[in-house]
Amino acid sequence: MDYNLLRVYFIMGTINCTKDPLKTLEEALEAGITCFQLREKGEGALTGIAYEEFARACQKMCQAYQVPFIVNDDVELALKLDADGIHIGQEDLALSRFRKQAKGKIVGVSVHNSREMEQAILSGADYVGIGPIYKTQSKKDAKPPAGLHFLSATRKQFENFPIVGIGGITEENTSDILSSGANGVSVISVICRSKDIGQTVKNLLLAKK
Ligand code: 3NM
Repeated sequence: MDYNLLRVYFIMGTINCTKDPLKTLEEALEAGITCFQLREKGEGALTGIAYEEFARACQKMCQAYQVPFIVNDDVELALKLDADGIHIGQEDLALSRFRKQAKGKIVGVSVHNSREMEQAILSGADYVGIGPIYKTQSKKDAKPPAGLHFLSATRKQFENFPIVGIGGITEENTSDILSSGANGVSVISVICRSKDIGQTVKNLLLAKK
């Protein structure tokens, strides 16, 4: 896959937002995010028709900006909407099923150790998310922060595999993530909670190795 798509990878669900979720997404797209993942999870998340309608609205907006629309952990919805891809955690493990059914789609997997990394590659992942690098408030069942070590070791072992860092990433620490070998940063709260989404996304995009 094109590494550039991972550069500023915005993840969002309605419960992450401090203002209107579609407005949040639109501002982020306008500012130049390179990929979007709908992650409608947690207490108070939309379900049923409301979830599907929200997903369709996000997808339409992403299409208008030609930014990939990825669905977190919901193969049914990803196939129904003909999303650009799916992101799967270790608990979800629907990778091989989606891989078979959706040729040409982007498939991402969260990995936390070298065994999971090797398995993700064997199963046909297009990219992996490595995290949480730092402490995060956005995922209740997140593992303890791993720091940069596993990320840099993975980059050494797999020189060319697309990798995105995740968990507690901010405008200030993005350079460290890139220097440790990630092709980009995956973020929720730094964008969802920003008072100036346009500036935040620009700072993430401008961060250098
Ligand atoms: N996955 P924030 S950490 C969705 O470690 C997610 O796999 C993680 O949110 C993992 O940018 C995380 O607000 C939350 O820290 C990232």
